[in-house]
Amino acid sequence: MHQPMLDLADIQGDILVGLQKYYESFIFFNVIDLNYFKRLTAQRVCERITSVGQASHWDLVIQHGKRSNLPTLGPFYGLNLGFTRHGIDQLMTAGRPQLGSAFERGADHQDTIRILNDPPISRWLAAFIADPIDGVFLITGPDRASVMSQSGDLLRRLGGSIRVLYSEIGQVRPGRERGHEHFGFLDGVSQPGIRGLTRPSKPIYRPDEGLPGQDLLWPGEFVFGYPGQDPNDPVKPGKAPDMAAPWMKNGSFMVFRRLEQKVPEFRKFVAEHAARLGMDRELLAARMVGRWKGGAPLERAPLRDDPAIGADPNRNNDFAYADDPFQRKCPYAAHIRKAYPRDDTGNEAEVLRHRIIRAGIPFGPEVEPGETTTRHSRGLMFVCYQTSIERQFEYIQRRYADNPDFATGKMRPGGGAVTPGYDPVIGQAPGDEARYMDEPYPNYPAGTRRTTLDIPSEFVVLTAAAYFFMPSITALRTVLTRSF
Ligand code: N7H
Repeated sequence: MHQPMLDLADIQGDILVGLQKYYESFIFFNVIDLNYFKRLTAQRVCERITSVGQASHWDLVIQHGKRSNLPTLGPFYGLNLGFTRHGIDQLMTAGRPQLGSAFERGADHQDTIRILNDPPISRWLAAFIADPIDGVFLITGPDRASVMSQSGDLLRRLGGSIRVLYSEIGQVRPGRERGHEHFGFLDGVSQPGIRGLTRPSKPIYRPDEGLPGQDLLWPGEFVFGYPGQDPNDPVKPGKAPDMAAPWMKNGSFMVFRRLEQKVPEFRKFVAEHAARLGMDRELLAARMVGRWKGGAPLERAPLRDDPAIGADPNRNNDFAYADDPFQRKCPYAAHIRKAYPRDDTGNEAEVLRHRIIRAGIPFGPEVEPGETTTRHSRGLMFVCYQTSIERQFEYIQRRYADNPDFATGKMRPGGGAVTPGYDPVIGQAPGDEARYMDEPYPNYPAGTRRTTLDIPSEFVVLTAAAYFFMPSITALRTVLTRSF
């Protein structure tokens, strides 16, 4: 099939391949001197924005270095820039196009908070909500000191044209936990492949997959200006997403959520309930997530961890759910089965319309010895990209994770309907109500023991959120920084 030609030099790098990040500084700002900001951004910042082309080149260099045991040439820095609706209001004159309904509504709007069951903004970080945010800089690099010095350099380049409202540095976890999020699970295992960018590893036998199990999607799901998915066919191209203005081409919407993780509370909960149910605590944690901590999916390792599968990119994502119709291997409510149900609903083409590219990073310190209730704020700076926040991020949160009835129509082996329950990781019930999930105890390979996990409080708590538009580098150089 004809593959799309992506304009890799014009698309910001975090969107499709991710900036190389051991450390990542998030600088949320508002513009205080508009014309000065525009001039300085056009003259001194645009040339430093990292494109997909650069980010994927560095990826190849790093992978090659790892394979041949060579020291990595570097260090690699990344810089990306996005704007909220307030920011776009500032940069463009009145009568600007409306870029997308969820983007224009914003993450802090009461309707967004209501539909996602998010905590009210009175419970978000005070510094994050004190003033409306116009934009965010993402600055990535190999260590904290250099990311801080790059951030300082950027702020000097911008003179006094912006005011930093909130900033925070995310970091990968240390030592053997590198690549794992704070609950201990390997993250970043499954991402959509992108047609025109991700090469099929088995072009003859599996031409519509990148790595085995990684569906190739049409880029319009994540970047404007290209065909998206056909809603009725998982493979064929569909129409390109509507653009309110031509300069949206090569841009993308970014969802940011600062998600605090209550790690000691999560561990204690898992230990107590595993004991109650008479099962291994690692297995219970794996049934909440759908993977073991090392990455092996329950669909391939239902009762015991298999670290070799977790570590093998040819096997760790090569699975489906249709051959597990009674959640014997993986609960319907497990985080990854909710967030990307694959063939679980019987309509793969439709499921592929609700995918996101995730590009987050952990934040906060490691759990201290003796920290039995959370004393330090830690968690995930969750970032994801898409061309429709409503159809992609919000759909996953609202219609899958927060919806106890999803996946619908599931039956018990002997008959009787199943209510799968909430996603135990990110699901949010209305009004802080308790959550539950069905079948924490595995009936594998057979069995009929009926169990429920009642989850009185959340282990993942939203403390800040914002929606951004990440424009193309051309739009940054022209329409968005033109003086009037
Ligand atoms: Fe999730 N976790 O540690 O439990 N996530 N996630 N996520 N997540 C995934 O496959 C986690 C969050 C998705 O393709 C893994 O890369 C945590 C939000 C999607 O099969 C693990 C937090 C949303 C996938 C976690 C968090 C999603 C996914 C397995 C918050 C969207 C891919 C590793 C603190 C609304 C599913 C992997 C697939 C995977 C965890 C947030 C979505 C371990 C701790 C907010 C689509």
